[in-house]
Amino acid sequence: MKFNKYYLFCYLFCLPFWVMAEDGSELWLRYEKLPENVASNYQNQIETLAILGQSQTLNIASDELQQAFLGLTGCSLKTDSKFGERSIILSLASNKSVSQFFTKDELRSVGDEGYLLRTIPVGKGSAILIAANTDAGILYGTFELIRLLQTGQPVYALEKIESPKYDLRLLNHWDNLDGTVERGYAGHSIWWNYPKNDEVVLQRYVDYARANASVGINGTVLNNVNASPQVLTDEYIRKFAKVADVLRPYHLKVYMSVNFSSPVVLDGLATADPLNEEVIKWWKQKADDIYGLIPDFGGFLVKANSEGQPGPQDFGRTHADGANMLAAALKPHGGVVMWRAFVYSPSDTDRAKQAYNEFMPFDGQFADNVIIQVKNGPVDFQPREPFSPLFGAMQQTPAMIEFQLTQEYLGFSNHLAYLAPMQKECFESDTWGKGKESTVAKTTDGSLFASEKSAIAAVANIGRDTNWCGHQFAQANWYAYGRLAWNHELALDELAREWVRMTFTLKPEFEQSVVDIMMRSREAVVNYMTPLGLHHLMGWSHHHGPEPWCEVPGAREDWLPSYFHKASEDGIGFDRSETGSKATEQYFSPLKELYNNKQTCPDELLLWFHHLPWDYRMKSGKTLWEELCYHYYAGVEETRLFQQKWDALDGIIDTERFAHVQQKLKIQTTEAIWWRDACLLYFQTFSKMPIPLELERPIHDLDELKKIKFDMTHHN
Ligand code: BDP
Repeated sequence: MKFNKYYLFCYLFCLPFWVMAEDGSELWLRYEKLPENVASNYQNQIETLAILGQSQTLNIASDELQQAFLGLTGCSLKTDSKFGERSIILSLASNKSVSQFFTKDELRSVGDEGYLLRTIPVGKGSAILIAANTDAGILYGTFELIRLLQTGQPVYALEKIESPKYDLRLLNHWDNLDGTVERGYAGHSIWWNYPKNDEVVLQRYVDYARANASVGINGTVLNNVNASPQVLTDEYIRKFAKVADVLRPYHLKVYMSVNFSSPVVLDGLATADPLNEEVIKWWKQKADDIYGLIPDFGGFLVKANSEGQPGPQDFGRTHADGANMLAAALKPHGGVVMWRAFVYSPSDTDRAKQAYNEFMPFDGQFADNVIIQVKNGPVDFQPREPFSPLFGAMQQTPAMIEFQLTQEYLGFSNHLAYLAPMQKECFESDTWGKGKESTVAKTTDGSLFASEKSAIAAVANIGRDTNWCGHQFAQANWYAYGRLAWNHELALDELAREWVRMTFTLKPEFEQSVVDIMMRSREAVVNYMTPLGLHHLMGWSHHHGPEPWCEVPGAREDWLPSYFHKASEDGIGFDRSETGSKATEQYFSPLKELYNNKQTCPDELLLWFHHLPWDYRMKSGKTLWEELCYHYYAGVEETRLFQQKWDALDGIIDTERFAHVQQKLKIQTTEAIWWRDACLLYFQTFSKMPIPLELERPIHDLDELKKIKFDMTHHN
């Protein structure tokens, strides 16, 4: 490059702006300077950082705190190995110089990963103590303190005793070894086939680990549940080990999805039968090999006998036979098997019943290091489903919830959909498994049914995109999931508020509007896609746009093309009540009766459980058809409101992220209208009823809509 005046100008004047460009890559760990009064308040209270102990994790905690304090207040913390007034103290609880500040009971209550965050008297003043039984606890406590500083909270009288609700808090990456991501909408995989140089990749992994540690996620599955057997070759085990080395100091373990036929595919064994001696030996050896390189390896995630994946049933064996064989291989090393209950064949009479039917007979027959991983709903990550009836019913085998963060059925990374309300809805659903108050949360977090380890997982929405998740607001789903996995009782709007403050700004006018958008967003999606309990109205292969007319491959012939919504001239909805598929029987009383009866079934699940005539009188007094129209129109109105609210915030935050979100909201409204028109115009061919006069007319034509061919190439 020739060095001329032009480049000198760029260097001197433009570089600072390039450096400051907000591209979303820093997630919620931005540490931007706080308003002067808040910053000076913190400076008056905090001066030094005392680190009592030494470890890589403690260094990470201390570096992060220093970086945060400097960014937020403009002032650096002095470090010391002793503490005094105005110190932040990071200490293992075993250190004698802090032991007077808490009781043995308190220590016991925080366990292996929790922490005490407490203002303690020192000299004539005070200090902030973060103490824990482990380095991991200190790291989590440090991030909690950073969060308080970032969100402008008072820190002069701190008193928090925290421990996580779930033991294992995982992300599942559906990443293929060729670098593509199944149902990924934020670019290719950060784990596989990443051509950037080692330093860039390493930094990405460090930032990934920091982000996860900051919200309490402690495990990650690096490859797709539709697993390639290749992950178990020496080459890939070494690759897993390399990643594990980077993530370890952040208290983040790696896990692997495995393919049940691996012994056959990789080493030519005659069978993968889980009761065959050679097969058992093969898996034991594999487990030993893995633990030889990754001593803290978390375990296996398995999708078996589902959507064409191999499994024990191929050999006349059961899920329990398969899971227990793998569990025995991992047991000596302390690993777990997460065996998925997502089993599905569209030829079944009612797909919603299948997981329960296949798994309940084996409740109590699984080894103690097996956890059954159950999707939140009985079918498949729809914008709204009832909770899976396996929760509360499986009482002798630990069940864990699997959520989906990647928005496979909620508009990909084009739609703003804050998913924490959907997760909360699931956590708080009462299963009645042990009488009233047997919520899904309690049946999975170990408080109602004893389990060696409780666990929770979510399918990640992370890729190589600079902003990690494709949509700036999709980051909130990663954030909130981690926080809820730590404590499912956290309030949703609080979570949204803290994320907004950390990610954007502390300005109240921004926060209010944006939290409001977030809190309404999931319901908006439900309304313009699948209101009143409808589901699977999307195009079958890509899962993006509306195609209620599309045929489900392999479905029973008499149901084509309306396998799920069953729209016809006599009405709409899937009868899962006692007059239909009897899926309601899989729920405990009084829920079973509540769902069975169309009068008591909640409106939001009505068409999940009932097939009703178009002129059915709803609780609102409207006919079912009118109600459906209102929901679709309300959904679109919400997206327009989101646009207006966002536009009104122009100038408050950086132009880059403002414009990014503005553009996405525009797409969301366009696509919401597409959904509304496609679904209503199609259903109208059966209902033969008019769209109520006061609603605007559809702007599309059904034949035109049917011709839209969705192009997936823009989305991965
Ligand atoms: C479905 C996805 C499919 C996944 C499957 C699963 O469309 O790509 O493989 O779930 O969870 O929703 O295994």
